[in-house]
Amino acid sequence: MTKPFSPLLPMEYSTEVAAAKARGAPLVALESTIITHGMPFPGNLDMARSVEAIIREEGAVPATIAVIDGVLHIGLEDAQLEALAQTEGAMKLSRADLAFAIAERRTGATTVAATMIAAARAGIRVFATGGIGGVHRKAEETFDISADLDELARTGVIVVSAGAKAILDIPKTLEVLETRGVPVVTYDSDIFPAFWSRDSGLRSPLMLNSPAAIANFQRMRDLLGVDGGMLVANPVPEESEIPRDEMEIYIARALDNAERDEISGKAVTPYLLDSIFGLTDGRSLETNIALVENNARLAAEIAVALE
Ligand code: PSU
Ligand code: MN
Repeated sequence: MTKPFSPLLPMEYSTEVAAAKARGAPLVALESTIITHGMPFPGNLDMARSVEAIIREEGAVPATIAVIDGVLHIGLEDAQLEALAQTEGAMKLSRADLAFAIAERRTGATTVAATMIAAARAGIRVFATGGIGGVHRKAEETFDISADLDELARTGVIVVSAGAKAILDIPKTLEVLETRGVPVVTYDSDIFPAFWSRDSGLRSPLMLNSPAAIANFQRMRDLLGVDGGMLVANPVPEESEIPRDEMEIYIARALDNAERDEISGKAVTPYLLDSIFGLTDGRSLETNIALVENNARLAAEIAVALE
């Protein structure tokens, strides 16, 4: 007998996720880059806990995903969540380096792309985040296009987001999604949202009004044998939105700062988010938290409807 070359993947379920899997309960994956690179402590920890609570309230089970000392965790115990929220220097992991962090026993947070890979591996079909990465403004010069878009094209997970972050080039982001065959469904609106704002100025390719309809659409994709993911865009609640015209002023300044500071690669998105938090005196952070909570609720409803 030859021994298998590779040992088993170091992957661990939290107690709650393991129990949910055993009884076949609906699960919702959550990313961790938003915790380590997307928001400052302690607001990031409060946000992470509150989105988990919202998912439970809706009758599903949250699975926050991260790599801790080389182990891919599907669901974090509260103490792990608390520690991760304060970890300085955690890696920001995508498709390119998720396995690297595991192999090298590092600690890292998963972006949308890496969370999709881990969720699919763990049999989780629905995932809630804030906003996906996309085609950056001036991508024709920088070639900066998030690996999130490619992942949506290839990995069969429903990603619930508040649209694409307005720091991006949203028309180009939608073009790439269309080219790659990713359905973009806006929830209860025919206008594609822009993260902090409900209106990106663009029509949504598709629109559905209920979690049941979204689940049914996914069932038809499965029956047709169409693989890959789906993007569900969920507009930020009206009372928490920052209008587009106002956001544009902050975004322009944040982009100028990034150019001045010669920010590139993985650092771009965290830099811009942080810069905008400063420019809005924390108001954009409140909006960011509200939209993630809103997405967690819808994701849980979809996961329940898929059962
Ligand atoms: N949504 C948020 N905050 C974030 C992100 C999303 O509300 O910080 C993260 C996600 O992890 C997403 C990443 O995958 O930003 C995109 O990074 P990039 O543009 O480098 O691909
Ligand atoms: Mn990038």
